[in-house]
Amino acid sequence: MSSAHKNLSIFSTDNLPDISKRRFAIITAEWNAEITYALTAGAIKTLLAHGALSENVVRVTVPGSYELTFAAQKMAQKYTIDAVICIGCVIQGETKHNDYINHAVAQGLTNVSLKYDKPVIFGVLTPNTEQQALDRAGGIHGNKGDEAAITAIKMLAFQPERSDLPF
Ligand code: DLZ
Repeated sequence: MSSAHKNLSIFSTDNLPDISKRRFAIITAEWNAEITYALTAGAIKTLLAHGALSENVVRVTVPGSYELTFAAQKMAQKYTIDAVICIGCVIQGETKHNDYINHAVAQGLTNVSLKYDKPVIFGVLTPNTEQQALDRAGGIHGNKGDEAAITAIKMLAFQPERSDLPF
């Protein structure tokens, strides 16, 4: 999905499915809110631009990225939710706190996705600096929230029995 220009928001949107009846949950961590709210705005805009109805996009917050897993589980277990998009930003600090959070969330979200058999998208930035985060939240590297939304849409269309490579 990323291009040679490192604009992470350039991706193929050919053959996306009809999502007008799909329901999404977006969970946003409040830590580094300037970043995570920009990512969330990008994700919502992209879902709506591709046919999702605003009332079908549930939006909730959690205090920090570490809490994304618990909230994702609560959302994924609801039969009314088709896909969960988790948004966070864990900036490297002076301690290894970021390592523990990042690994726990990545593993936790994977577990939730597999347990509930639904797309659970890891829209968590793990930058070394705040500038790297800004670059990916509507800056020179696009908006990773857009990419998270497109990933959710594409995964809703995933069909194990369909061959979709052009070669
Ligand atoms: C504690 C903490 C730290 C140091 N850094 C971040 C961060 O950069 N991004 C983030 O989303 N959350 C951070 N947190 C908070 C944890 O995710 C979590 O909310 C607390 O450890 C409480 O469980």
